[in-house]
Amino acid sequence: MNRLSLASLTLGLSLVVAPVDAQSLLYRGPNMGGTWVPDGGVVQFNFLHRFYVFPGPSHVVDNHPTFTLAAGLGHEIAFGGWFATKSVVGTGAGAQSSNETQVFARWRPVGMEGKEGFSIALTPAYNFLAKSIDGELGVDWTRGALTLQGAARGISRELGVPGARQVALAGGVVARLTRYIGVSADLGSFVAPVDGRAAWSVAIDLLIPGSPHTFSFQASNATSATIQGASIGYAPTGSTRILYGFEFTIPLHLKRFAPWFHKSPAPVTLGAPAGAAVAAEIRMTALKFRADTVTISTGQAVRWTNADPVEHTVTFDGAAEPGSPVIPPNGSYVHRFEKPGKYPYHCTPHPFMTGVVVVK
Ligand SMILES: [Cu+2]
Repeated sequence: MNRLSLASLTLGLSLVVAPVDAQSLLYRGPNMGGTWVPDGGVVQFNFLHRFYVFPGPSHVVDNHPTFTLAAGLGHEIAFGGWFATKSVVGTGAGAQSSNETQVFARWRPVGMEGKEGFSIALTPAYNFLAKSIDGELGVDWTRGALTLQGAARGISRELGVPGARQVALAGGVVARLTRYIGVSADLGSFVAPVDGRAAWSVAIDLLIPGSPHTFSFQASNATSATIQGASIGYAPTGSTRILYGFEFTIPLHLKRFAPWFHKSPAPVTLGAPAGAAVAAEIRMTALKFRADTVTISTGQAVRWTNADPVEHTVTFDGAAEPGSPVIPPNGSYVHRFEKPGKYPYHCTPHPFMTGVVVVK
């Protein structure tokens, strides 16, 4: 494992991480499998919901959800599955069900989500409803605000057309307008032979600030996000249906749940210079320093106590003072200030956690 992936793994195990450490809709079109792989110890849960509203007078809403669950094993490998409860498969001849389940493995030998340049992922899969061995080769190319995506898909038995082998191609583009907002579009189709309508989608993609979650509003004509579902538009004879919907991405960092299985760790005291008079107490809870600014006198000390289930640091901006080591859950850190001044600081794993010590 190289240094970069080790660093991203370490970050990935903390509660909240930089957006690119989580599967992000700002790097993937709605119908593109993409090249994302969850970090080791992270379970990715994505909820895609699309619906079609029949014309009046009934305005019946036809719902098409797809759930994605995938676990990162480290070494750029993941296992996962898609479950679509109302797939277009169900409309095919002889279909017994519309519940489409596909299990997949993914290996990303090249690149990383959000990294400049090429990322490549191989996704072998099995579709239980179509009884089909499917596979996808996905390639992403990222430069600045732009990601271009391509996918080649192989299918041993086409949905609803048992026995028919298929090849599908898909391409997509994502443009990130800001760090938090992107737009994306993609197009995919069976090509050998051409069967059904091409699947298309467009979306507005949002990163929810201060969280690892992304959300998209989308329009598409595809009903599921499986390899086959993303390759064919849902179009009963004589209709051109547009489905609207959203996707929400949720990385579950397993370390977050450690408190369920362990007693509270023993308190640890770090720093603690001899004879320091602690003039201010700052608790770290819910990823916040619970006092934004504290004022003390020269020679006095501040004590930070970590009441969160994850590690934090007290790191002074511009290294104005030596910062703390990693403060474990239930740990505390004492630092004495010898010079007057204003000392802004943050937490290294969670840079959005900030505070200021004013020394008079
Ligand atoms: Cu922190």
